Amino acid sequence: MPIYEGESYITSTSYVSMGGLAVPGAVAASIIYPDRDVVALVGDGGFLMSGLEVSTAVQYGAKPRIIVFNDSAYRVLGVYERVRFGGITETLVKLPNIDFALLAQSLGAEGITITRREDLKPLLADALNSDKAVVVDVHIDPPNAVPIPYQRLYGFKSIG
Ligand SMILES: Cc1ncc(C[n+]2csc(CCOP(=O)(O)OP(=O)(O)O)c2C)c(N)n1
Repeated sequence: MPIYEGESYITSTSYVSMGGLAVPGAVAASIIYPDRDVVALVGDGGFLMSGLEVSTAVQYGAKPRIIVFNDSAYRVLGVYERVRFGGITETLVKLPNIDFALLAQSLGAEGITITRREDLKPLLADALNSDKAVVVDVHIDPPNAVPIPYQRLYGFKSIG
């Protein structure tokens, strides 16, 4: 992913801990820098670890944009399983189907759902233009798609 400006991108390196940075980091950044566009990119598994912190942004009138990559799975764990053991046990990586837009609304934030590729750009523009905290629930199609860094690393695009 190209990054065009210094001090504009933060990620969890080394241990790649889920839940600690994307949502809480975006909530904190949007409170501290109300005039900057703050966007978080997070898997649905990561969101489930700390996504309720969106309510803190609502409480402080902050406007983080949280983009959830929703494949109803801990998909990367399936990638590891396939690499190590040659197959994937779907029940081990499966997450519930959760309506993150509805969840966001229940916290006082805006919720947007994207299920079609052609809606991606216009609805992300809506999210950027929103005047409140917003969670964009982006449904991954196909749901067994391998995240791009892992495609590059292991040479396969889907599992299942
Ligand atoms: C705190 C923490 N627990 C467990 C892991 C191990 N882990 C690495 S990737 C992953 C699944 C991530 O799921 P999701 O956020 O839905 O993204 P996806 O793999 O589907 O793209 C897990 C559990 C981790 N990195 N951090």
